Amino acid sequence: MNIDKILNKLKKKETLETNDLKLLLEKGAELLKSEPNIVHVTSPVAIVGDVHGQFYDLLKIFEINGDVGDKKYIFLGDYVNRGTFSILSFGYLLALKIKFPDQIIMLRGNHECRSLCEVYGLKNEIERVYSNTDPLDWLIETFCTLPLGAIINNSILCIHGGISELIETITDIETIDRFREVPKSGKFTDLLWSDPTEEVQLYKESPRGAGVLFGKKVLNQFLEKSNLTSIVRSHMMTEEGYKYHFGEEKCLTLFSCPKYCYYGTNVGAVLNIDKDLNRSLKVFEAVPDEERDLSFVCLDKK
Ligand SMILES: [Mn+2]
Repeated sequence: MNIDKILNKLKKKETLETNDLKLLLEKGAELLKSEPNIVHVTSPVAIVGDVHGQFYDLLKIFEINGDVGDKKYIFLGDYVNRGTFSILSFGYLLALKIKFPDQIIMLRGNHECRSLCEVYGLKNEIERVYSNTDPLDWLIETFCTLPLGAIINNSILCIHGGISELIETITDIETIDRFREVPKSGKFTDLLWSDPTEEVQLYKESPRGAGVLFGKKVLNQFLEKSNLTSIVRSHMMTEEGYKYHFGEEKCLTLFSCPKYCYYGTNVGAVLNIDKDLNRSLKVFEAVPDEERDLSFVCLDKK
């Protein structure tokens, strides 16, 4: 497989031949499988939140913040669904992962599972682009190899969702069997689905129907017990592209698909962490509609 050729093709928004897509996904899965549940990373590093198939905006991130290869990246998951270029978005990142294995860490989001992909866009996109739905099976297989978290300089934990009563320490994440579909409940599910809340100090049922809401007190207990300073997570749309919770810097939400679903009013954000763990947020606007292909956007959703 010529990875540069594939990267060039994807960057031009061209559809990969079925065989090339299969090879890319197999090779990517092999590589991701070799990584632990929690990948340890040294700063400087940039962190990116949800992408959701907004490929034009993903390319913009690299334009304004630097390319993988020149810079290390952690992606917090939710590459697919909602937007209309899920295959390109996930495929491009996976191709970068194959080219620069240590320069890009790809975590699993709650959308990297079959049940959501059948409903929220990926399956439709595959039916539109390919002659059968085999690519969906290959994609799901690759999703089931994505690591669950990253820790920067033994200090900052990056995950997609959040914690729960079942996740008291890092060991509880390290012992998850991740090579499978995300179950309906349990610590694997909570890690990918939970959200912070200011409403309670401990835990509360989540309106999402999966994961929980976690409060300030339990987050602080988790951080103390795990010897960590903070978490960076995504999973929630925020108008400003980022949101600090609990009135301090211990829990940050990052959301990186501006103009979410092509009709939102939000901007996106990327977090850069330098070698001394100083933070700087880069906020960016969506690529203008006239510069992107909107042919598959269902505009009556507006
Ligand atoms: Mn999510």
